[in-house]
Amino acid sequence: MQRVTHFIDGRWVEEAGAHDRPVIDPATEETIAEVAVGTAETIDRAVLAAKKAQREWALVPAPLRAELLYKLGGLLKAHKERLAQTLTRENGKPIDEARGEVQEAIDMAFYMAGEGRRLFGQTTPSELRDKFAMSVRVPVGVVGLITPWNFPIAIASWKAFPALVAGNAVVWKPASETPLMAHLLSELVAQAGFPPGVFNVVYVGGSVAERLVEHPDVPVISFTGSTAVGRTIAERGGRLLKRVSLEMGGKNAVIVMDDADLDLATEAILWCAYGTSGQRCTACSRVLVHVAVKAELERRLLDGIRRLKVGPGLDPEVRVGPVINAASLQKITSYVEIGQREGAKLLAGGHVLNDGPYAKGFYFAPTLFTDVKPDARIAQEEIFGPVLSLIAFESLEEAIAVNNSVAYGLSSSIFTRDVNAVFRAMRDLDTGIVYVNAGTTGAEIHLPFGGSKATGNGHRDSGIQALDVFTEWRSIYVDFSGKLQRAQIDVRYE
Ligand code: UN1
Repeated sequence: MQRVTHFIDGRWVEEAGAHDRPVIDPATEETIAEVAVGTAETIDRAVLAAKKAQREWALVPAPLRAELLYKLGGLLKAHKERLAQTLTRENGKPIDEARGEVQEAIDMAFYMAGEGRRLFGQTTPSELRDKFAMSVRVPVGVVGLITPWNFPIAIASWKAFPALVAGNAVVWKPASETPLMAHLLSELVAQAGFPPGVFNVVYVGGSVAERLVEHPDVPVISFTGSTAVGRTIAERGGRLLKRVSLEMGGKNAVIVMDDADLDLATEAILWCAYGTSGQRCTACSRVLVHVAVKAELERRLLDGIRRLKVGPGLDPEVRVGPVINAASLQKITSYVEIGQREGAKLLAGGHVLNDGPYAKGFYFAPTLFTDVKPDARIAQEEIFGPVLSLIAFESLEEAIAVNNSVAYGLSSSIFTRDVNAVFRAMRDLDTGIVYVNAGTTGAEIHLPFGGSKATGNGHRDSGIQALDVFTEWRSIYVDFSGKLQRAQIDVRYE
């Protein structure tokens, strides 16, 4: 059986006294690999290696650092199918979604490689004669990355690739459920020729990861995961004056107006609510529907749900794979019970699938509630499973207010043919991502990714904005007058 070990200083290393943890295929419950779980010492070792390597890495011209990212992008492309197969086995998502996720990492590699010849700063006039002013980006040093299991390679790429091109070294703690993708990425990083120590992977549990958050040599932490964990990281990091970039929960809604193309809206909702079994931060878990089309949309959604094939992600016909583990099944089940107690009407699903082909694996039936009150818990809290709540509204203003009534602010969407409604929605929906006539998922890597309110803390993954997380601005003034010139005082306007 494959055994995954930490990648530190360019080598795969063991840690004395470490125990192993099984990697489980959520479609079959089989153990597909073992991973050596590290300790606080493992983190210290990785940070030390990163710190040493970073000094030299920062001096490598950015276009040459980028050359290695181009190489890595090429390797990811060459190994796309192998990566996707492993991703489906380890995470459960349907194989075409897995290919899409690997593509997201490929895109990010090439996009950030391009930054090697940009990394733009500013030049700007000085207020004094014979003086030059500019600002440049400088790397922060060693960055700590903590990433989730639902997009094990895409989210890692959003964080690691901008960090690397900007001249930082990385210590990455991937989710415990998905070490195989981290291992494959470490192999390709090594093959691409990145110097030892600039990219390190440590397999540790959540509590040990605190060491990374608190390590004095790690000034930046970038985290994607639950709001509860993110809040703790922000508190701990904040006390140490670290920069902590957080991407957390969502409770995203699709708004369906009475003039919407219902065929399109139905197809998009089925995809963004039940694709990835609802396990995306961007997944749609609320549909806000105009009363005039509510009955018709319910009918179409039910019809669509009946045709969604649930099963192992390696079956190309499958649209809804397993959820990640048994604890997740329990959480989803408890939310269905909460929904029923709250008086919502269950139209489809609502239960674990465990008979016949589902005897093994963590499968949950695609679930649809209707007549859900906007303030019900199932309409407010993140479930992270294939559970969708329909809420009726009578006007665009009401729909926007309901959309904005949740704690989170990641993604939202509106289906309408009315251009005025579109522009109102673009202005008034309070999420970091807004879609028009498309579902709530499908962010592209060259735009900033993140959200407002409890979804984040003002930083963004992806896009050019990711560089702001991993660089410090340095303002530089060069006075070539040969004399003392005092800013604000020796300025002559005459
Ligand atoms: C996530 O769920 O955390 O926009 C990431 C999307 C994907 C990324 C999702 N490109 O749905």
